Amino acid sequence: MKKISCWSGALALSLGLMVVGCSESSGGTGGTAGTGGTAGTGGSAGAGGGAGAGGSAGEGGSGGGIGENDIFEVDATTLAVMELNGDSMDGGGDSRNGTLLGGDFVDTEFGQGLRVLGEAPQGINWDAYKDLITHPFSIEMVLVPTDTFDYRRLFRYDDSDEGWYYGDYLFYSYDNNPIPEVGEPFVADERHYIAIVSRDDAEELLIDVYLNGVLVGSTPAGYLGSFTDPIANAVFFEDDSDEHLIGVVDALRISSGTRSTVEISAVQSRLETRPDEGPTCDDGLQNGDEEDIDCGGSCPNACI
Ligand SMILES: [Ca+2]
Ligand SMILES: [Ca+2]
Ligand SMILES: [Ca+2]
Repeated sequence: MKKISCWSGALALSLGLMVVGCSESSGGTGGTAGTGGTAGTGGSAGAGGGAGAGGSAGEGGSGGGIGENDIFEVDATTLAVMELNGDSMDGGGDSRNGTLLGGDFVDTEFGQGLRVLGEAPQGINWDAYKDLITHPFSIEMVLVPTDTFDYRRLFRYDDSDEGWYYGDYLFYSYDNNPIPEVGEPFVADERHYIAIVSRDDAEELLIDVYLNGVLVGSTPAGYLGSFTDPIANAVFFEDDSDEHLIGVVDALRISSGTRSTVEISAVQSRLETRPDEGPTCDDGLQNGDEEDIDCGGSCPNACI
């Protein structure tokens, strides 16, 4: 289901710009730009000086070329970037692709995102590279959830209940106390940029959790106590039972090393150039006052 709405003009504009962006960013695979512009991030290999991959020289110095519809840059600490613009391929140049468990792709402010409706199988399996997720690590995701009150799974590192969730409008590294202690900032039907950054405080491994560029709190990394041992799974957006995420995930970046507040702020700034338009009657989600997906409530279409 495609989102067709007021920003289509902007899309047309961005498509126009995309051509420029992709020709500037390295993209040996630039020919795929039409499907969502992931090509730009493909240029990390170009760090070695472009390697004849095309016109990357312009901004290829850091290997950080970014496509028009890409949210995340690629750099030396990037393990994988999935912009989810029509597929779950790794745009980071190392082909650490996610395996799509289920869901479909819908248009977003940044290309496309993976829509998951709370029914397994859904989400992304990254088990093949799970051993790369050891301290220090950073996991970042940009998504619009339609429910953050019930437990909704963000990440599962083994075949059990322990892991990262939304719940009570908070972030849970279950079964630890949720964060933050004050407020309920994880509001449904809004775009969230969540950055989860591991931190060793000498007693136990913590994760700092940022929402939309702001640190909301710290919590133990998980029931396992640490990520220094290989984890059993690396599955995103699917629960072991029925607490599956509902929403659209626009992009996912997995990195070794600790993303700095400066880096996190830079991502947030990029996101703010294209504000989330909120619930619409053609976004493929039941949100706002809708009675089912894109019908009822204040939508023109009655639910069948
Ligand atoms: Ca669960
Ligand atoms: Ca995307
Ligand atoms: Ca809707």
